[in-house]
Formats: sequence, structure tokens, C-alpha cells
Amino acid sequence: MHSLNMSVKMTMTKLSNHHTACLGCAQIVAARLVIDQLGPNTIVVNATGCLEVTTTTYPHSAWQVPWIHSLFANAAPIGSGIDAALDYLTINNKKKSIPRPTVLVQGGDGATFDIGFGALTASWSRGDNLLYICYDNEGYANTGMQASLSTPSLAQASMKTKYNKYLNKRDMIAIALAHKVPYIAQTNIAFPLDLKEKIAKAQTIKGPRYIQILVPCIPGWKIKLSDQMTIARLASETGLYPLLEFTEGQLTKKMAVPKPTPPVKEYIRNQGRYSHLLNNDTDLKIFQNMADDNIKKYNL
Ligand SMILES: Cc1ncc(C[n+]2csc(CCOP(=O)(O)OP(=O)(O)O)c2C)c(N)n1
Ligand code: SF4
Repeated sequence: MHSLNMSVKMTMTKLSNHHTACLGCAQIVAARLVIDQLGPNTIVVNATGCLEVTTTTYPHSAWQVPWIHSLFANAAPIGSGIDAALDYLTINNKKKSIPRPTVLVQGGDGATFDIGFGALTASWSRGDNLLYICYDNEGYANTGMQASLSTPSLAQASMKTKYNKYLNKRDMIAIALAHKVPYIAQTNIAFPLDLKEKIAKAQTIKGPRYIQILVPCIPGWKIKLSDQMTIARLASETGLYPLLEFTEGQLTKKMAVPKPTPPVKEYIRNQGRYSHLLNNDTDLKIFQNMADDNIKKYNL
């Protein structure tokens, strides 16, 4: 009976357990929430990165939906090609009876903030009908956590020789807003209901949609698995990683931070990548100011 239940559960999810990710990897959990919310009528394009590498170890695949791997730089253009092919099929009535699939393009922050950035913003400018998800673990996890433009300025990362203390990670939400992307959201694996609601809402909107999900990386952030969700939650509760939603350019949803608001020191305490900050009040203050600026900017 037990094994029967197990097999039923396994077939219900569209991202099965047949992956090689680290035990408890938040990105896998987030990806499963995303695909299960979207449902079986989804075509996935996956940029190079941990999610791609760990879910499709040749000759296996953990995906129970049509899935294609792209190069680092061209996930969005492949999605655009699929969108154009679906347009062709619709116009020619070749697949009249089948509801149009959702085209999901997904990648890490390296693929999104850096290497696929130009191609992604071009797809926004064209107005392609794509849901783009960035699993943001704030670095190039799959190759040993090199810094990306999403790595917070004060975090340690490999191959990072200097940092700009005053400019935090690239503001992809502001960049998406500047491109008039109709649906833009920022969420966090520690808030799974918020995540699922945002995916569900994105599915009701046509055109480009961008959702960024904070997913801690256990080795990359030098954290314990048991601390992972507390740390993720504090990222939003301190104001550093606010939960936001913009529909047609208007702020339509946000999560207020708790009052009193936990200090950033609480967030960094158990993260090895910030160990150098714990006794550096000057840099810590700069980091705290970044959180406070968000609280002020979005009236959290
Ligand atoms: C053009 C190119 N440069 C570098 C690599 C090597 N590479 C493979 S995965 C990866 C890191 C991916 O980082 P990110 O997109 O943030 O996803 P994560 O692994 O963190 O989920 C790198 C650098 C590559 N495959 N292609
Ligand atoms: S290195 Fe990080 S992102 Fe990659 S599988 Fe492990 S926990 Fe997940």
C-alpha cells in the first residue's frame, strides 16, 4: 500500500525525484511548484545551470513534460521560436482542438542577469508570449558559485576580487518594468503559497511575464540544510528581497515586513558567505541601508 501511494505521488508531479541535485536543493523544490502549478500542457525551455544539469543526466530525464535544453545565452530565443511555431499551428488550425500550451523558459541568475540578459530583454521588447522564471541563488552555483550580477555586493563568491559596496545586485524588476513587461513578480521559496499564486496569475496573462524566485544554494551560500528556509524567509522579512507583484506597471501586491523588522544581521548570521561582515559594522550598515531603502521604496 505504501509503495502504491508513493508511485501515485511520483506520477502526479511533473518533475520527478529522478534528479541528482544536492539534498534539499531549494531550486528543485521551486521548479516542482512551478511546473505542477502550470500543469501538463507546458513546454519547458531550460538554460544551462544546476536545474538543467541535475534533472537531465543522460540518458534520463526527471521531467514529465516536453522539455528542451538551450545554451546559456539563448533560452528566451528558443522560447520565442516555440511561441512562433504555436502561432503558425493556431493560424493554420492544425491543432484546433488542443488548448495552447504555456511556454515556460527558465534558468538561473547567471543565465538571466548575465549571459542570456540581452536575448531575454529582446524577447520582452518583441512582446513574445513567454513565462520566464529566474531561479535566483545569487551566483553560478553549478560551477562553484562564481559571482553573477545577482550576487549581493557584500557576499563572498569565488573569482570575486572586489565589490562595489554601494550598488547591490542588478535590479531586474526595474529593468523588466522599463520594458513594460505586463506581469512581473518577485517571490521566495520560503513563501510557497505566494509563489504558486504568482504562477497562477501569470498563466492568465498574455505576453511576456517575468518571475524571480529566491532559492538559497546550500553549498554556495555555505549554509546548513536545516537553516535554509529560515534564511530564505529572513531575506524577505528584512526587506532585502521583498515579495512584489507588478501588473501592467502597477504595484498590485506586496508583503509587509514584520514590525519590529528583523535586522539584516539576523539574515546573515548563519551564512558562511557573509561571515566577514559579522564583525564589520561599517559594511553591515551599508547592507542594512539597502534593506531599509527597499522598505521605504515599496512602503513595506
Ligand atoms: C557560455 C557558457 N559559459 C559557461 C558555461 C559553464 N557553466 C555551466 S552551468 C554554469 C553556472 C550556471 O549558473 P546559473 O545560471 O546562475 O544557474 P545555477 O547553476 O546557479 O542554478 C556555468 C558557468 C557554459 N555552459 N556555457
Ligand atoms: S549546488 Fe546549489 S543550486 Fe546546485 S543542486 Fe546544489 S543546492 Fe541546488
